[in-house]
Amino acid sequence: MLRYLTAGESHGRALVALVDGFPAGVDLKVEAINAELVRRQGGYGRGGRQTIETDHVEVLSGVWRGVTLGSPIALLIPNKDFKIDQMEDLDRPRPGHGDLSGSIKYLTSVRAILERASARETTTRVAAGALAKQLLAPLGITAFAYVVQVGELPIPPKPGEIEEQRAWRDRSITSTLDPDRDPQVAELIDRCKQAGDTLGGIVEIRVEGLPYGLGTHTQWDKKLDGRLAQAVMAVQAMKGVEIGMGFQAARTPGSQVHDPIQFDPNKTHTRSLGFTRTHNNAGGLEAGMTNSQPLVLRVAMKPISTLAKPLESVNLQTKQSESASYERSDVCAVAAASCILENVVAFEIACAVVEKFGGDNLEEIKQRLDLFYEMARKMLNE
Ligand code: EPS
Repeated sequence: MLRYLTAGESHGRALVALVDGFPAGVDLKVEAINAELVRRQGGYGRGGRQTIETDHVEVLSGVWRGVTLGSPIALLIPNKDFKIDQMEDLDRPRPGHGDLSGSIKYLTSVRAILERASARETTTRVAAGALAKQLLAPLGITAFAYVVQVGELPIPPKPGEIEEQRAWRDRSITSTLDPDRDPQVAELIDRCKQAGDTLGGIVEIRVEGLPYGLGTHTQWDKKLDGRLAQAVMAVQAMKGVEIGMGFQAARTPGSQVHDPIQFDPNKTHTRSLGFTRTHNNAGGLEAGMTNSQPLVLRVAMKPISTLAKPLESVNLQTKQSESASYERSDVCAVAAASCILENVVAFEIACAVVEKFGGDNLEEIKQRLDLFYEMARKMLNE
């Protein structure tokens, strides 16, 4: 079983991910993890913290001569802004944050809660996901995410080959697939900043190259749609998730929702085994299993809760009505969210791969994947 836990506070010494059950035999590219950490720091509308940090990972265990051992991999990301013991408490909880509920639940200060609740923790999820991508890449599986909406402004993905789309996304200041619209997005974020406000958005995540049968229909907690929903909804500030056609499917008759199955004998060599679909409204998942079509998820991010023009709150000492506390924050972090969600989804897919194909060594996984397809072709008399 592949899994990970994280530790660390926003202004503590460091953040840590402990990845357990990662297969042996993967050539670890530390620079690829660092590239993802840099991408997470970017995007138009981010706050002052990103000018302090140069996030990078230190691999503490589980690797020998650049290759994974199968033993636990500890990933450490140092905080340059390590000052937790000097930081003041907050006495006016910020609406939307865990400040009030957390301090009551743990019978403690607001600071004790916000340090761990902070989205800085997502550095560790990106590091773990970037590691997982190094297991998926040799299997031909790619996760890719981009922003499709900022506030009320939709930026539909421009169609193209994945490499072309990746180049557009990496050129865009908010990780959309239409960098020509950057000025419009920047203006929207600038206006929001001037108003002391914040903006959320929607991220689309696509995974390509999937085989049949990741996840299963047999038990509720093993269904891949449910597991992906948990993984993405557990990212700070995420408030909604759709798979494939998502909420629109509820408003559309079944005849226009489900994806008719066709057979193309020229495609039997592909991961589809020749079974093609006229569209992919299921978003690559049927009955909690991958169906070899691309996985498509959309996730809604709420606007960051810390507002420069704060909302009404209550002073915890006096119980008088006062404006919420303000701490340095972002105006719009939806570009960062696209990086985080891409990596979180990659990790969950890697878990499902390890479950389906065994997890001790990459070569073994590759051979079992090939064997599975050989057996499926035999069953189908191909
Ligand atoms: C973040 C670091 C944090 C925040 C932000 C994300 O650093 P600091 O609090 O020192 O500015 O900028 O976190 C939040 C918006 C939040 O709500 O927690 C990061 O590295 O992503």
